[in-house]
Amino acid sequence: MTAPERAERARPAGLPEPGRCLVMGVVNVTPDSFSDGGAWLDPDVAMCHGLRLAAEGADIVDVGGESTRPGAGRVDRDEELRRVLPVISGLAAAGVLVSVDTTRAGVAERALGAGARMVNDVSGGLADPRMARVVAGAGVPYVVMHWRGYSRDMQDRAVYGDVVREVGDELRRQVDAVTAAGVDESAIIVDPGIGFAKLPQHNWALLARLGEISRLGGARPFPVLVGASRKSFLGTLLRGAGGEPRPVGEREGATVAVSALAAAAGAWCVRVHAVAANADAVRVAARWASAGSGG
Ligand code: PMM
Repeated sequence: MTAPERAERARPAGLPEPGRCLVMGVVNVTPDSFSDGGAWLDPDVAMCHGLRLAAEGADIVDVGGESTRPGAGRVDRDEELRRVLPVISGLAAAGVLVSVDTTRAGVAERALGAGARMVNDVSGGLADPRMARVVAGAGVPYVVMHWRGYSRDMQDRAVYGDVVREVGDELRRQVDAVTAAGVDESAIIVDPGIGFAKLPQHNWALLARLGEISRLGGARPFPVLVGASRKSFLGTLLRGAGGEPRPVGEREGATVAVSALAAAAGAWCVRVHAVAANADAVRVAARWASAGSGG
């Protein structure tokens, strides 16, 4: 994405505009997420973790109660609510800008009632036909992620000819559907869904061509969110001599590199587990870009 394209990009209302890529810190209130499963299941511990992420520089803290790791099953709605609501209300009361990571309209609705100010829907409106109406009614920013189905068997659907074109076309249809249901286009953030029905080569192609994802074939670029933190394609890239993938806990350097490169390529936000180093990375990218334009 070029600098003029970045400038004409839509800016979702109600979110900070610090003149750099935003940082979204992740709090998974789940027993089974691939990256941090079980670490933040207790609401008080989860809330402390969210406060720490905000103190380390997270502009947004994303709270989710359902794991989306490849192969994961569903949690029921009541359990999802039980996990996320106390954490969201605690963080919101402390002044943290909270997004709720859910595919369920009912959970989004209750989370917004508890103080969340943004909805992050990894199904991009496809899982729950009521989601777009809930988001439209609340008038909050909405992350629409590329999605080909639930986690249990999503990797079976990682079949593409031209991944960037197909993800772009499918995401365009998702965006058109949620705007037809009433969501204001200026509230939409798009996300290529790194790791969701994608093989490593698909993830790399999408990261390398974020500008095309941002445009979605239209005139006005959408803000793009990139969620690559600690994901398995990084473990695959950094395989050891015996071919074993780099363990999840040792993918932080690669995550920070992706954040810097995504920010330099015009990403609007990176979604990460360890905030401090990624917050530094996006500041480096912003300073680099401003020096390049004479600043
Ligand atoms: N990835 C995960 C969960 N939520 N939301 C968005 N918008 N984009 C992502 O790439 C994304 C997401 C899975 O990662 P996690 O289990 O570490 O949270």
